[in-house]
Amino acid sequence: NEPFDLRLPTPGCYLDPEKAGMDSDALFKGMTEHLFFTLGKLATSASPHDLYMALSYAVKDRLMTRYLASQEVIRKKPQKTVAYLSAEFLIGPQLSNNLLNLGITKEAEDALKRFGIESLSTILEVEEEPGLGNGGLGRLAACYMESLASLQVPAVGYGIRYEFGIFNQLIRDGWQVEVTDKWLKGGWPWELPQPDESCFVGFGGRTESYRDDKGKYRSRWVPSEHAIGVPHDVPVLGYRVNTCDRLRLWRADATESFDFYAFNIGDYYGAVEEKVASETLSKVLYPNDGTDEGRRLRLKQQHFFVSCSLQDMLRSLEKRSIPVTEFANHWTVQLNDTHPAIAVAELMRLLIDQYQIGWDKAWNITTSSVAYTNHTLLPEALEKWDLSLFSDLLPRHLEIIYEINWRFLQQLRLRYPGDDKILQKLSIIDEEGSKSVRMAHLATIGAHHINGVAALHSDLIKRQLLPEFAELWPEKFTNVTNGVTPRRWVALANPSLSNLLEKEVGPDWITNMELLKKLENKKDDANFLQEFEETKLRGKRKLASFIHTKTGILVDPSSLFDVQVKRIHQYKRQHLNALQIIAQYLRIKNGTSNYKAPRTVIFGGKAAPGYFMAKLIIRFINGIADVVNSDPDMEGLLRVVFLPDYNVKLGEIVYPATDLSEQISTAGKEASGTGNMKFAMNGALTIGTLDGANVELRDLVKKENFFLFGKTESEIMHLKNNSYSPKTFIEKCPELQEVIRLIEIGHFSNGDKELFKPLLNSLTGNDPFFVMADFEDYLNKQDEVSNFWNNKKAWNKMALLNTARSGYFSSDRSIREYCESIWKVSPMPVEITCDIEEIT
Ligand code: GLG
Repeated sequence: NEPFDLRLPTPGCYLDPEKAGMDSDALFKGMTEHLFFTLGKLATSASPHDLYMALSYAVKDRLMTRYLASQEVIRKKPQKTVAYLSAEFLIGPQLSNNLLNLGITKEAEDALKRFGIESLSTILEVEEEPGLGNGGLGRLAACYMESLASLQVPAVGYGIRYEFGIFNQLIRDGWQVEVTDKWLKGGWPWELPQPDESCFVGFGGRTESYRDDKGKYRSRWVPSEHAIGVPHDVPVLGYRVNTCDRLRLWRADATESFDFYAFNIGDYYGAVEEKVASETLSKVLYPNDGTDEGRRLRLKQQHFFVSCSLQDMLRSLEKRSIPVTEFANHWTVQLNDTHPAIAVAELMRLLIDQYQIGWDKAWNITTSSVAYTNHTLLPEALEKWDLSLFSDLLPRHLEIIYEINWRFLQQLRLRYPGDDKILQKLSIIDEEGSKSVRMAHLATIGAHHINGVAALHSDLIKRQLLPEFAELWPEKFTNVTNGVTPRRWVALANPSLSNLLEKEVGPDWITNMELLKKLENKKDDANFLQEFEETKLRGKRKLASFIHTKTGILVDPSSLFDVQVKRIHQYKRQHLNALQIIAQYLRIKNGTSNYKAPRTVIFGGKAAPGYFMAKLIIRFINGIADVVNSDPDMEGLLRVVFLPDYNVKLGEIVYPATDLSEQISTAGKEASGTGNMKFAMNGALTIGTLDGANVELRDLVKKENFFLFGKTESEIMHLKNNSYSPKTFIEKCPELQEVIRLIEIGHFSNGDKELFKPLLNSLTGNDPFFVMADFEDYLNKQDEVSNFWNNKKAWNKMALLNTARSGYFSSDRSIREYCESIWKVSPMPVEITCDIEEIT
């Protein structure tokens, strides 16, 4: 492994930070130059945004040595690389993270001081975050990229550079209002466009057969439309290592910017039509609401980024003179949910049509390189495409899918002779109603491994989602429990806790979270617990001031901060939480409360624009907040806050400030959850159901440090199969009846009795997410929480044990598991020579 030669022009080398441009003088100089030459500004008139841009460019410069060295290593010594295919990467702000991973935060602070900026945070606040994801799935992809680099594993994340990411959320009169996310408007300094490496992608048209040179009949695709994918690369640096991987996001461009023929005959608008259509491809991220609108564009987006990415991988082999038949030894392709599942057919097409490889060989290459992660059991998220739409857009892929399916069904016929039912059930083509292509089946058949994202979820995949597939190929099915990166979610988000951890267990916990177990020794140390509580208080003061600025609501940092932040969805049951608040409100009003634990209940999260019930839940929470926060009887006892526009940046403020984490989904519905992990690491206690990764969290922190309530997955199934009636639960619980009555009379809607009717009707009608069934247990558990809160020492001890025992949820652990059991890749350290004498 030859070291990368630093004699190339470069300002950055970690081995010798002072001499290699990592000191504050060099950063200052870099910033000044970027202000002047890149931004056309004088230091004297630079705005905070200018300084943010200048510092970011200077920091990006310092990533380049590692970035190029990491690519050189692969070029010189071919090694299997991970290709993580994901329609979403919710990477969050980049500056703070890169400073941390380079180890130059202090130097940047010093450089900023010379521009008169006293605190780095004023500059960090300016950064726009790219909202290229909806929620957990996209954020997971970002954590995984960071861990891959930190573990020195060669990897490329492939996705789409949406011009507009997830919408920004405003709250107007209690309702969610969506505003376009113009994250690129001020320029985004972290990307490197690489137009020379663009790819060509086809759509539509027809297939035709022809005879090749050997006289063999072959099929080929004659698309009717094309788009160009232009890669925009974002460097992903590992923590204090030289490995700097790459996130390659494709932007769609028109093939011909102009139809000159149409233009010449005077049709100016017609001339730009195709350009506009192709460029719409990467315009906007789809909010995950499962509505039918724009499905065609969504399928186009998927094929667009998948095709570009596979072409890019194949081309990289050619560039290194590696035969494409070696594909599976050089690339391991992970499908992040079914969104990129078209990869199975596209890789087959490229191998067969473009590289003239025979079917069996191509199938072998495909199935040895592709693996699939399932992220949800919810039927609306398991993608299916109408056959007519599919054959219209991707006729050649459909032919290939038919062939894959035919061969698969032949196998099934041998195994289950005469059993047509099972054939129908497992077929890639759903023959019921208007026929469709089931992407989860395509992914399952084409992948060598299928994994769920938490133990319970992986088990349910085998038992409920794909039982026949699991029986057919038990060896393919596995679990990798999700994780989150401790760099962003503890070190960056919670500096005061990080300092305490470093003081106690040393600095290595950042890359070895298991070291936090040592904190268990401190669980009865009153002084230490006091210090631990102090870090929490600091976080709460920061959040309190944020809440005040954003909403005008004053909250008391010494009250119990009870937080539920995540996408708004019925299965996540924000309305269960809301109903519980009303019960507490009633108790205080009626003087029956033993409420000695003042609480601030905080919500945050976006609802999909087309999801009426979720939007009504937001309105409901805000209705309750209005009543509670303006009632003098609630003063000092209860506050309710809905934080608008929850995103990664806001998450960094919320997690360190939370005492109680709400993880209250209907058992069996939340595949894993990752917020639950971020909260626990930051010393919050969880109130939760036995769902997703909560199950493992509770096992790890031990049951006495977790507030468990609610029906289990099998109890829920039992209710469901025995004509569940929410009425029976309502009848048994007078408090719940009171709560419902208060909503009915319009107490939280200014007397409007209609507003929340759809919500009430759903809860008292068929209650699809078993809110009524779990209400009483939840309310009782909340009482227990309040009692514990009053014993601060016991609370702090439990909180500390949550931090100490949640090291398992580091994404480093998850990535190690993927590397060992699915991808079969090993780390590849990147060496950089740093003979400064020689350079100067
Ligand atoms: C999904 C699930 C979450 C899961 C996440 C990452 O709903 O439970 O934690 O993926 O695996 N669509 C999602 O966000």
